[in-house]
Amino acid sequence: MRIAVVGATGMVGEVMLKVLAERNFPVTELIPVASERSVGKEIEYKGKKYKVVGMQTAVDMKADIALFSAGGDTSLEWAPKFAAAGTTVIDNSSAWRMDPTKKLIVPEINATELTAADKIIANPNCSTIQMVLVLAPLHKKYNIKRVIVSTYQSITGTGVKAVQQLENEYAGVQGDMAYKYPIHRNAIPQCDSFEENGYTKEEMKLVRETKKILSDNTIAVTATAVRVPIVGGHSEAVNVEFSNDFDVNEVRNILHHTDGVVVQDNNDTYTYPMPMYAQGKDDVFVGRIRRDESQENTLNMWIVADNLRKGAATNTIQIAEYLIAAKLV
Ligand code: A2P
Ligand code: 11C
Repeated sequence: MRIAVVGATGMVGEVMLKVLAERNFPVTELIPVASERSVGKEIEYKGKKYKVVGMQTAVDMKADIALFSAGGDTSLEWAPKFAAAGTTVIDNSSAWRMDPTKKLIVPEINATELTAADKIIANPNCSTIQMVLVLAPLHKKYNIKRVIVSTYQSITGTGVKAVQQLENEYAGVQGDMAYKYPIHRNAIPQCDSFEENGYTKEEMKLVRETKKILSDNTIAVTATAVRVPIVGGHSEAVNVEFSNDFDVNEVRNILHHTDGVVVQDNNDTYTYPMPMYAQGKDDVFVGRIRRDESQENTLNMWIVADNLRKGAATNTIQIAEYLIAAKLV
């Protein structure tokens, strides 16, 4: 496969290159793509150096698949041009996710919706992916009525400039601010900008994308998304109300048998997921599984994943792997 990585110099792009190499993805030609600022710059893949090309050059090279992580505006402008040239685009930005003509895919849940006609495929938001991977098998079994989620999100979700801000704050050095406030020793109850309804975009992504991926508009979702000074991954406290009652051990057992999910749940041994240990891993970790004693048919869980891996690069590459396996590219 001839693979273009659009945004190859960015935080997610770098992880994409790492994940492609680790999974021995069948790359016959790698085309690293970024803005004009980076054209000619060298990136390394499997010990070989490759020169970064610009967007139009990449379109003209007609790759089989383009993995996009270069921001929503870049994607809105360029994904259709790649698609028109015959390249299948898998896009990690928010640009196409809620477009009714585009599929929003978490491979373990809904890859079978894909057809060869899907030329622009959307990768969900990181905080949504890790939550729905756990919710999907429980929805099938017990039917979800309502989800209340509070997130504790890694600064890597904001990009390099946020990591730099935290490092500057550790060192006591003045520098550019990725956030309006210090992030060291802080928790900022704002991820992304605000919408008209008083929620942030990140919170509304959790609401809207969950319904689309689980193909069920009846699921009520409400979210509070918080940025914390963490680099390893996003954590989520998730409260789920089902139509039907459940047995907590059966829930653990279902999740234990869910692809991509690892149960870490033993209070006796202080076993529960934490971002420090999720970092660099492709799985979604779930623990603190317990009944909500304040309301019937309701469960509490703690879900953690590396937002740059399963939340972004790995999910995108798994979609590409599915396309190849199903002979859709
Ligand atoms: P560049 O490094 O040339 O700016 P991050 O989210 O970590 O900041 O990374 C964003 C990625 O998207 C980078 O690879 C960046 O390239 C790329 N990018 C940003 N703007 C554009 C654009 N207008 N056209 C193409 N690539 C872009
Ligand atoms: C964050 N979820 O952690 C964001 C980053 O819609 O793909 C990715 C934004 C997106 O802030």
